Amino acid sequence: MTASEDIIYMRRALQLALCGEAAAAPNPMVGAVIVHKGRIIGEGYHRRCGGPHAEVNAVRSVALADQTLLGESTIYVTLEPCAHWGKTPPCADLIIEKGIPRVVVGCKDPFAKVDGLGIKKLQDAGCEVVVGVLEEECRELNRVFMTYHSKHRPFVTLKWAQRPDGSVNGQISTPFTQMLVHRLRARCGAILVGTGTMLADHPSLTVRDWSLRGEQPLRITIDRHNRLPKELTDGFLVYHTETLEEILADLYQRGVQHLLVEGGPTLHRSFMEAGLYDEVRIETSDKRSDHSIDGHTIERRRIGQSPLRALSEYE
Ligand code: AOF
Ligand code: ZN
Repeated sequence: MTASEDIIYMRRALQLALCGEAAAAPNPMVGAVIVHKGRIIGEGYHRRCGGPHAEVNAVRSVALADQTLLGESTIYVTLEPCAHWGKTPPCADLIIEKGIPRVVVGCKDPFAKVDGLGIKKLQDAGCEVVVGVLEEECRELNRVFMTYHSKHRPFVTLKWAQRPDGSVNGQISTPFTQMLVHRLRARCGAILVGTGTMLADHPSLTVRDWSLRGEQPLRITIDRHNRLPKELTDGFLVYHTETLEEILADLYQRGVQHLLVEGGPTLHRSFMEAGLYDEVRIETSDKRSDHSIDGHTIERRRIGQSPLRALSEYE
């Protein structure tokens, strides 16, 4: 098996992983492909949290006539096979039991119960394990899950709307960009706004213009000096603390993987100054075309180890 073949099959595994986008969370999206001498004999992905893992679905998909080939095959998995008993049995055990001799892994799983133990289990059983094929893409696919488990805090997205001159006051969103914001909200476990935004906008912070799979995101605000009247914070989690680290640590304990910070500028600035953010989304409006969607974009900027990137996003 050449390195370029490994890349081709890992790319296929990545495509499959993405099929789990709708229901895998809070689990990661994972894809698996089983290859025998240049022929794919099995494929699978993790469809939904609580259900079988990608490797299990891939093994189950192998035709009866091909099952004897497993002992001469390679399995490609976008994430390290798990080593623990969770809602399902360990995938590393399944691979060993089926006698698959070669395992190609996209990236390691930072989840504490796995974290290298899946790879070790496979190696101890005599499997050849290759780690890191298309690693960056595999990590990027589950960037929220990866950040939550490796940094022990939620993945933080800062989001605001502004005009081309940088001003942020008044109505900037259009029905179209509002829909994109609600889609973003639907994907986050919690939404945070500062005291000033609560007083000025009385935001409801609910998902209305996009369909919601589970519960509404947790609504959070910070009220350091007890300025918020009770009726405004009904249904909100209110923090009175000074430090963002404390808030993020608490949200980690609550299992919030993705925090959306909707503003205002003071709150965004404090996240930026503390370096506690992973992504910035800026909704920009070109007032010259105020009733069409032309000129409205939501930019996504990744801030991580890779260089800053900006791209318009409608996906
Ligand atoms: C894999 N293959 O397809 C996925 C993995 O509660 P469970 O049993 O579903 O386990 C969830 C954990 O398993 C999750 O946090 C992550 O570490 C790993 N996900 N592992 O081998 C998969 N989805
Ligand atoms: Zn597993």
